[in-house]
Amino acid sequence: MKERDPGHDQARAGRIVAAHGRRVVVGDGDTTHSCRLFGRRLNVVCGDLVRWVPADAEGAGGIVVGVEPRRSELARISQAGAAEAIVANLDQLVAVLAPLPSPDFSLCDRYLAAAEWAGLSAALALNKADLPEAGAAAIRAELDTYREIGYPVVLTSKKLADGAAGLRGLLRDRVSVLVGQSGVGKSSLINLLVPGVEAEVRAISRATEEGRHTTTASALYRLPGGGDLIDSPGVRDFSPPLPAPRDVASGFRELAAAAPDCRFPDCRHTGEPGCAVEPLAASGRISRRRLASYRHLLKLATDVGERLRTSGRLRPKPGRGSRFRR
Ligand SMILES: Nc1nc2c(ncn2[C@@H]2O[C@H](COP(=O)(O)OP(=O)(O)OP(=O)(O)O)[C@@H](O)[C@H]2O)c(=O)[nH]1
Ligand SMILES: [Mg+2]
Ligand SMILES: [Zn+2]
Repeated sequence: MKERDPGHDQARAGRIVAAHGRRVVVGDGDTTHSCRLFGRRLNVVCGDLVRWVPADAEGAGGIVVGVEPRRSELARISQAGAAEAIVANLDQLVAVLAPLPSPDFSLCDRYLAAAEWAGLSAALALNKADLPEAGAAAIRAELDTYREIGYPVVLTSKKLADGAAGLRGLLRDRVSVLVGQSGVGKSSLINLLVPGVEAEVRAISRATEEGRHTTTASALYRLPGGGDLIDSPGVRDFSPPLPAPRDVASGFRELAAAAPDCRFPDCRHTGEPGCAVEPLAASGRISRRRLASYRHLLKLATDVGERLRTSGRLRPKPGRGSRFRR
């Protein structure tokens, strides 16, 4: 049955600060409103700019009636194999790692590549810097690799005095999302950076997850110094929507920087004659591990390309906002 139109004329502008399926929380200035989505066709994620209509004169609750075009988005491939947005209208992705759970750097590479393809800034935070394992040579060496490529890397901890100082500077006046494995401390960082928010985090948890503390839905918080920070549920794995094979290297800054020196302009850096990447990897100036991450995504993109050519499905176009072309 078609739902009666709630009256788009009185619609106000707002922003999705949390979404649990068809139930969402809309932020409007300093207030938030628990809303549902009008009809079945609307789909929103955290960060979406929307139009909503208050349900009654007191403004308690309401209905979201429309969503504005996104200026950017972070998306993933769902279990069903479709590209789906995770968060919208963001500037920056912060990959959060920790010594425990043991860091998955290839996961980190996939997040960073997704950020590059979506036109987002990206940075890394090694959280739980208070733990002795945070000083392990293997972890420090990987972090140095990311620094050399040009990603800001900060150390954070809720157990050290002002343990979020480095991160705070990176987040100022931008919309950022914290991503990473479950248990690295994303929500703890939110609590550290957004004073008085602890209760709010628990309130969202109670409604959705029956006593578990792990985050189950993204939520957006305003930072006191300016800017917004989005907490996202931890993952075991993350597959970004892939661009065409020739564009995969643009997700890896060091490969994109080397590519102009390759003999062939369409070099895929997989052992072609005159490839500039191979000698850099041999001398250690390009990380073999990062190169393996690239080649893995290149293979997936090539396989997906094959399947799409036969089925005529959608493919993401690289660049800001990763729109889709048919
Ligand atoms: N030692 C130490 N433990 C921390 C730190 N930050 C978080 N933890 C602990 O790590 C565990 C997980 O923290 P969360 O903030 O829930 O992690 P999360 O990344 O939000 O996890 P998900 O919501 O499942 O993705 C908790 O037991 C925290 O107390 C830290 O800086 N140092
Ligand atoms: Mg969490
Ligand atoms: Zn090459």
